[in-house]
This record gives sequence, C-alpha cells and structure tokens, in this order.
Amino acid sequence: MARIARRNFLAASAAMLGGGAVARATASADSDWAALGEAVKSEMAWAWDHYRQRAWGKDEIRPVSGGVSSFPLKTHHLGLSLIEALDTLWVMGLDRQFEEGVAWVKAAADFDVDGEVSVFETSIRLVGGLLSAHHACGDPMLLAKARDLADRLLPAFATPTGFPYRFVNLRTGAVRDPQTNPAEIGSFLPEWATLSRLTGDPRYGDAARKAQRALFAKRSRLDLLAVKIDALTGQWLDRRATVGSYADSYYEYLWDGWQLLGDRECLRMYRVCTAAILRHQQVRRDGQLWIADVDFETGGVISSEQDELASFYGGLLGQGGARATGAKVTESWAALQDRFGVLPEAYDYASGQPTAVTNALRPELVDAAFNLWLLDRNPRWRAIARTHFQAMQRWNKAQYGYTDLADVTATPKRQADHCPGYWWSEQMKYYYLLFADTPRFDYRRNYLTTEGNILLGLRK
Ligand code: IFL
Repeated sequence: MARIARRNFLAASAAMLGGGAVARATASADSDWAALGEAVKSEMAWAWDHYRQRAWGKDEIRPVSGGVSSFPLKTHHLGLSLIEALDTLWVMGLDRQFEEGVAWVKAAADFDVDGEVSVFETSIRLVGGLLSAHHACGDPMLLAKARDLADRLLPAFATPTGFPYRFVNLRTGAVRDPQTNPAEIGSFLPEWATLSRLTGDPRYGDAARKAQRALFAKRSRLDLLAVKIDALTGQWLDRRATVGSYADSYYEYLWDGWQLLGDRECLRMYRVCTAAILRHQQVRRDGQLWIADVDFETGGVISSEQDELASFYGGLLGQGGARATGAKVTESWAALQDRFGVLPEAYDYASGQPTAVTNALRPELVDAAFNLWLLDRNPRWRAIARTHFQAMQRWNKAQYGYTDLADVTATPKRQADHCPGYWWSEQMKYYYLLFADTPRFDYRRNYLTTEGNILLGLRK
C-alpha cells in the first residue's frame, strides 16, 4: 500500500460535552488522515484510562454515571471490554495499556462460573478477543484461556442437527433454548478453526463447520434462509429472510471461511446464498438500494423495515465481488447517517422514518466502509468513516467514556449510559486502520472477525 503523506497535525479543538473534554481533529474535505488516526488513538487511550480507574476487569463501563454493567453473564463479570480492547490497543501502539490488559487476563480471567452465557456472543467477543490478543503477542496463556472457554461452550453443539443451543452454563455445561437463528448457528468457523489449528484439536473447527453446512442444507427452493429454526428438530419456525440481526454474520462467515481458510465449500455456499439474496431481496426506493426482508419460500417482501445491523452488508457484498451493489447499499446507509447524524437502530424505507430511535453505539457502517476501502482505497469510504467518528465524538462522548444513545432524533441527541464491549474491538479499530496507515497492520493480507478481532495481519 502506498504510504500516505503525513501533513501537519491540525487537530485538537477542545469542547466540553457531558463534563468530558472532547479532542476533535479538524478535517477538511481531503482530510489529514494521519491526524485523524492520532485523534482516534487518543480517544481510545482516554476511554481506557477511565475504564481502568472505574471498571477495571468489569464487563462494561457506564460512561455517564461511572458505574458498571455485566455481559454476557447477568451478575458476574468476565472482563469483556478489557478482552475486546486488546488487539485494538496493540495495533494502535498503546503497548503499556495492552500489556496491563494481558497481565489482568493472565492473573484474573476465570471462566469457571456457575452461570449461563450466550454461546454466540461469548464466542465472537471473548474467544475471538483472546485469540486476537494471542495473535498480537503470542502468549500461550491467552490461547489456553481461549481454549478453556471454548471447551465450556462445546456442549451446546451436541444436538441432532449440529446447531448449537443458544445458551450454556459455563461450569455445568447445562444447555438451554434450541430455538435459534442463522447468526447464532453459523458464526463460529474463523475463531474455532483458528483454535483447532493452534491447539491441534479438530473438535472446534469440526463443530463450527458442521453447523454452518447443516444450516445451508435447510435453504428453501429459492436458496433463502429464514431467521428462526429449531436445533432439535431442524424445523423452521419463521419465514422471514433477512441480512439484518439474527442472520447477518452467517453470510459473513461463509465468505470468511473462504477468505481466512481457503475453504471452497464456504465459497460455494456464500455464492449460492448471495445470488439468491441479490435476486429476491433488492429493493430500490427514492434512489436508494435496500436489502428487504422477504418470505424465504415465495420471495415476497415482508417488511420495509431495515435493521441498522444490515448496514454492514454493503461491505460484505464488495468483498464477495459485487462491488457496485455493495457501494450502492453502503451509500444508502451513508445518506441516512447524513440525515440523522447517527444511525437509528431501525428505519423504514417506505415511510422514510426511523422505527427505533436508539443507537447502541454501533460499528456496522464503518465496518462496511473499511471493507470497501481495503478493496479500492477510494477516499469516499474514509469520508463516511470520518463522519461517523466525528458524530460519535460530538454525541456519544460522556464523562467516563462513549455511550449508547437513547434518542438520535432528539435535539440535542439524548444519551443512555452504556458502552458495549464491541466499541473497544470494532469501530475504534476500523477508524484507526482506515485513517492511520499503521505499519502494525498488513493492509493486503488480513482477516478481521465479525467482532473486529484480527486473526491475521498483525505485523510485529
Ligand atoms: O457484536 C457485534 C458484532 O458486530 C455482530 N453483531 C452486532 C454487534 C455490533 O453491533 O456480529
């Protein structure tokens, strides 16, 4: 990749918001990208300091009140944000912070807890976070922790279909809720195949591959998947095909199985599913392109509501080769970002109105912009990410960190009091990689999971 010339650092107009000082990089049309990268890094270091002082080893900080919340367990903390942050800290060169985080994991992370977790969330966030931290520094104890945790999730896969139960008790292995969905069935392979490669134990990759393939076999005659299915009977429980929540990362991990592992079966499944989605789910409205929810057997449009999570999809389409369509989908979401400042959680393209006015500090649009930029280096994708970053600085920054919004349509936008773990792993990393041109990342050969965890491409 051509190195980007570093121009003067124009940054740092300070403003007060919610009691915290906001370091804002001033960015003109052809931005000073390196300065923006530095601004992202300084926000990360600032947020880490608050997490360290107020929430060290806890799952999530409450950035307005300075309190904490736990996830994925209801009443016990596993260090979620800390683990999610690790490879982001590393790639930013925040080495002291990375090392103190790793030291905490080695000394205190303990998954032997009598409590029930989401198998999917625990895998993408915690197993993935530990594996990417291991990729960064090679510490065998990080791999051992990832393996210990995956071993505690494995009992969930013992079903007649191979689709995992949604919940498992970390200590007892007791399982619950077989009524599941494509995302929670098929979002394991990159992390679990990596675990198998590193440990020599094939059980992880095998379980992930089996679930992904068995779900593909359930597709309708239109090659579409619905959004709810029973892991015990293999019967569909719903008819709605979507690329939004409960399905999104299934499609992502079909592509990723090819990208990371060179798995041709994954590539074939990705192509079949994507051709069907593009054939039946594209809707053009007022110059925009949306991927509508349709009936998986008839292809008839069920709903004009779009889930914010679906805004990742343009990036995936681009990765899979449908670049113009992926760009158009991403531009449709970017136009919404321009209109609302921060994307609402759900939007109806028929009425032109949001249907959920919250925003859970989401990374999906930047994820798409990052993936499209990796393909063509078009500055337009950087500009979309810059708008996202600057809106986040303006609206989501609170006294002790970055928070969800309760209402993106209010003036001023109303803050909630919660910072999700993925904030540390996803958008902060995407912004930085997009803007900073860091030598710590291989911009040509890399792989990031659905949670933004880097399993390939960190450069020592
Ligand atoms: O956990 C995150 C991840 O990107 C995902 N789904 C939603 C989260 C972020 O919005 O797969």
